Amino acid sequence: MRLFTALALPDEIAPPLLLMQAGVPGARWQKREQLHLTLRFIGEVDGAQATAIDDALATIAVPSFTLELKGVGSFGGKIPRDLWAGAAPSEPLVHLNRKIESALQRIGLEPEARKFTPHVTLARLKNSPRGAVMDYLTDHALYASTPFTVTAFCLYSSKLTSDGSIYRVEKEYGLTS
Ligand code: 3AM
Repeated sequence: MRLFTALALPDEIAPPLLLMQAGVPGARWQKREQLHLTLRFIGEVDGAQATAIDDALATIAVPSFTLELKGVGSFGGKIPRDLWAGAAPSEPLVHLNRKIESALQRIGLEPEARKFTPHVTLARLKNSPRGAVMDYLTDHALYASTPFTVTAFCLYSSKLTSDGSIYRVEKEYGLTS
């Protein structure tokens, strides 16, 4: 199975994001149940590895913290691949991500080479005109969520289908209070 760790979004955070999902041709907007903030992508693993990963993640003890989503962005430069909402700079979020990274490295996973850029993907793009993407980023530049408390992180599975990815929360790990 294909796994990744992420934060699920609380119910009050989703509606404003869903209202922002319009105005870009070629955008495949993510549905409510697909919205998450990826912490650490893991990739394809077998059952024994999944168990080891679950055990390793369960040892993580970090305090819960407050997070705010802020601003919008797109990866891919000249050929934009996606649209996302960003996160306001958060030391506790980076700390949680580091803890996950070291727990996974301890059980033998290769280090994550990509820089951690916390974001909530709003749309995947296909042949979207760059101008429309630029306009979108300008129009939503001032987006900010209400602050919310992160009380857990999750291990998700991802199934790739022709209709997009199906993400499922396999496990939830509570943060300390
Ligand atoms: O939806 P977001 O952007 O949070 O882009 C993939 C998605 O992130 C990312 O993992 C999340 C769940 O699929 N992803 C896919 N392949 C990846 C890889 N090889 C990856 N992230 C890092 N390395």
